[in-house]
Amino acid sequence: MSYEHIRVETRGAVGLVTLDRPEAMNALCDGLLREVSAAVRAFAADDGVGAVVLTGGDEVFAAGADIKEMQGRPFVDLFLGDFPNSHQEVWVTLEQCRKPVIAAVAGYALGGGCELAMACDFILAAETAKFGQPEVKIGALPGAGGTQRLTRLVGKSKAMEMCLTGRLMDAAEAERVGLVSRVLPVERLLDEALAVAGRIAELSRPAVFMAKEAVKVADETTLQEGLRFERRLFEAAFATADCAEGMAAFAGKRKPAFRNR
Ligand code: DAK
Repeated sequence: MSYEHIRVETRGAVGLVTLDRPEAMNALCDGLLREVSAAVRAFAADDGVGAVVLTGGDEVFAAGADIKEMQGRPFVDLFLGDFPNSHQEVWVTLEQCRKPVIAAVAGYALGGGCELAMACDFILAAETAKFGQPEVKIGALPGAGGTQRLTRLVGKSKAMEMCLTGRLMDAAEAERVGLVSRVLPVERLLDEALAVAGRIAELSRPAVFMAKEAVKVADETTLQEGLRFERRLFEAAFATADCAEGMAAFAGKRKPAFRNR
């Protein structure tokens, strides 16, 4: 498939998706979102790929949904079209992707851009990163998970302040409050994201899928249910050849040879 608004590459066992609309600060137009969704779905279906990195490059991650494209859309069209489907599809695709997706964020990640990064499994940020939900400044509010995912990640007080004022959070604050997992110099961001994704891709895929699924359940259920779910998955891991191989390799002081079985 050829893409107009993104670049798609494979680096070893890592799928790399780069948002590529520099003239509009990678604003998320319908076409771009459709392409991200298609690229992530293709990597999800590709056995040669074990993890995905989503980035906007060194300058900007994404300045939000494309306001010029959005403006003037009648309510009834948005409502009947579910805003439209291309917008919905990408969030569902990321939500359902079983392979880890890492966001590598430099520069602005605003509105839908912040929401896109938060829909990934974790965020590595450059020192230049700035996160925000400034929709209130254009008379709107977050519409793709900003009020929900941000609140779960950073707590009510910070999320309220950001959604009600549009204040941006810099990388240091984002790391302090748990929005991002690590902050890196911008020139190291992509290499480190690819390296982390590469290390994940080398691990046992069933174990990685199970770990990801278990962590995600933490957001959606009670502690007791989550602990029970984790326990059952932990037990299930013992049914895999990779688990036997991993433990034998540890005991034998050698590198494991996982077969994703
Ligand atoms: N949309 C369209 N174009 C944008 C844009 C955006 N969000 N952000 C920047 N651009 C364009 C600018 O119009 C400008 O284009 P030209 O005028 O040169 O043609 C170019 O990018 C450079 O921008 P600036 O000249 O403004 O650059 P500055 O460095 O001065 O400022 C800025 C950078 C990022 C602070 C500023 O551009 C800005 O405030 N941008 C808007 C940020 C924003 O309000 N974002 C939230 C948008 S609302 C949903 C899914 C998603 C969403 C909602 C629902 N569903 C599934 C239901 C998402 C909503 C949003 O994200």
